[in-house]
Amino acid sequence: MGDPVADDNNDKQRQLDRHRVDSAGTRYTTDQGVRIDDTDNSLSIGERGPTILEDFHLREKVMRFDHERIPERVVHARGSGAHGVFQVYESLADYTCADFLCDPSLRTPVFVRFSTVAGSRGSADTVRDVRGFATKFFTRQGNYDLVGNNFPVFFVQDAIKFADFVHSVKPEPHNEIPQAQSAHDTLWDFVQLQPETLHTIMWLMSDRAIPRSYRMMQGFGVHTFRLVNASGKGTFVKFHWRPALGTHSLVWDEVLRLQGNDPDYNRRDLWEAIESGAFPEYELGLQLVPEEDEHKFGFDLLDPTKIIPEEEVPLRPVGKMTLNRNPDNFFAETEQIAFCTANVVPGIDFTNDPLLQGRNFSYLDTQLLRLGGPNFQQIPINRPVAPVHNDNRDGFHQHMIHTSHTSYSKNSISGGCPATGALSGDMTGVFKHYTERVDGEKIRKRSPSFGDHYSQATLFWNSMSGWEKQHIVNAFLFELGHVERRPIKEQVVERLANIDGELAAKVATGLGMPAPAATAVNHGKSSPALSQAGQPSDTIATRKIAVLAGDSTDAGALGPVKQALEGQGAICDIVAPHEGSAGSLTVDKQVSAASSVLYDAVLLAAGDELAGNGYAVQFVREAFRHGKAIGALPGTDALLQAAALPGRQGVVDASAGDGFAQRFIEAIAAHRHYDRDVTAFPA
Ligand code: HDE
Repeated sequence: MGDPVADDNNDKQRQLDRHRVDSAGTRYTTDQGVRIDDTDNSLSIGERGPTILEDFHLREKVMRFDHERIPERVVHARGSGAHGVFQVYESLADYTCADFLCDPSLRTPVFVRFSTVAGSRGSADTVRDVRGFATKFFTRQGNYDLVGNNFPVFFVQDAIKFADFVHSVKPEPHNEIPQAQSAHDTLWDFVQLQPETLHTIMWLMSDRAIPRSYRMMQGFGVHTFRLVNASGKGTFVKFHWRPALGTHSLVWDEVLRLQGNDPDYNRRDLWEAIESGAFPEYELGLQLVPEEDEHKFGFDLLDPTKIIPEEEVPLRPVGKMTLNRNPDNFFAETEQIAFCTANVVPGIDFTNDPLLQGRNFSYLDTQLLRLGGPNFQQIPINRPVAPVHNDNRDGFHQHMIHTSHTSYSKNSISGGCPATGALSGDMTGVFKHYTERVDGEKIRKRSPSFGDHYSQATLFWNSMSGWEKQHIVNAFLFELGHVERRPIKEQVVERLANIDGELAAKVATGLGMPAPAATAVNHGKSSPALSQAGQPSDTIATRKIAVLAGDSTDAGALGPVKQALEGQGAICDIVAPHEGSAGSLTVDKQVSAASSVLYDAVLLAAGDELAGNGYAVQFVREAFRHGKAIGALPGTDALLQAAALPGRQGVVDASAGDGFAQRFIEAIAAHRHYDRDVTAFPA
């Protein structure tokens, strides 16, 4: 892959350049272009007299302000976006005729929007929720949207249940409480009555639902799609995104504190990484299943509550996406981008997954309300780089001035243009729907092949490491602890008994109820790829490290360690009792205004001086509780003692031997030290 910065100059960016407006050196005007001398005072009769109606500038300014808001997305309202490029490693022409997947020399512009699902536009980033991972590829053959999530499965199997599910997780209708939370009665009532939710609920209770960063989470297309090659042959496909920085999560207690410390935590993280040139990268991986193998799995490929275990169908890495440019304007780009699962290009097609079929309708429909009419595709961020010609006309906010004297097909007056493939005889790049024989009776019925709701929930549970299982149990206890109606909790526990007896018993104990008498037999199978414990943890690039320093800090001892950390791409902040300087160091943050939850690791660089500082002591204790690596430079014992940590796992002591910087780097790369027993250690 070439220099991602150079890719900033691509077809999509050049197209957007025509719409970018820079006010530098300009003069203030009305929307009509009339220059204005004063925008601070209304036009009035006398200095203390009434404001008059002819003040067109006041009228326009107030009107524009009154109409600034558009409806937020009904789900995924809170999001962050970025531009980038995608490049395939080698041609996939055996499977698809999509040219962006067949030509390794092509750098396809993309725009990605990450999001939470349940919260409003202004809600906190770090909530327990699914994360959206939606990618628009501006290909030469038209826009392709891969509108995915960071979980590979979904809560319901049929689009007709989507509104019910979303209503249950959103704030309750009578009092609009709680915001961006699943921990309330209606969601859990829905869950206990709709067991198809349970596999995805297991993901939601796991640490996958609290990612450390949008740059450190996987993405999934969820549904089984179809690739179609030039000869019309189809292959089933599942899409995966894998982040180059590994898949890492926060811990629950940290999440709660982050919501107050920095509600924009994930948004800021993405923005700052791109601004600093640390461009997030994701590898696209495909699971390919020949059509003949459709029925060889123990589940239905059309069921979106199922994964294909990677051990059964390995992931084939096929390309890389790099996010290399922040939007210039949040509203114009991130808010107005309109994704739609039906936006496919030749070579990519749907399956009969009933959730996908419903989505294909919903995404187009929702934009009409949100973006105010049928011309939302003409908003600059949504425009394809491929030429657009058809007979669609008029509507609110039409931007094009069609000069043709006809707007119908076929026509003879305009020479038959714009001409379809069939009319022109030119079939280059024409979208051809996959030919599939379908016959059957019109029925309103779920396929029996969608009937197993538990096996893969059990597979997920079995695949978790010890600490992951504990986090899942804790999450159930937190969530159900917020449910007011006891019968709902009891029913959820009954459902869990169908997943695993130990899980159900642990949750039951926490809720003060007897373990369910009848529990299903665990099939014992696991899929190691599902565990985050097994994910690569080999880099500290972009990790944030707080250096707890003071006037007594030995800059000579700190220097090489800081250099080693920064050499590996980490970001070090000097955190000290006051702003200005700490000895010879420049302070980045004053300790009372900083918080350990904003950092991935802590380096202790002062001792006695900080041992009596409650903020510094709290900083170290909290970092320990959250599993973070703690490095202790010589002379910092007093601070460590004051923190009274209940163990030393992941605490790297410089006086314990050589190679301190390297040992500390390895401890940070491990991400979190979950082996610490912090149950009896409130920070
Ligand atoms: Fe969505 N979803 N969804 N969804 N979804 C929307 O479209 C919908 C589903 C996903 O950053 C809406 O433009 C239905 C699965 C993402 O702009 C809406 C069903 C997956 C985003 C909608 C689903 C997703 C959305 C709201 C069940 C993962 C944010 C605003 C049939 C594969 C896109 C909008 C962005 C957004 C409908 C289920 C992912 C209402 C009906 C499964 C990432 O159209």
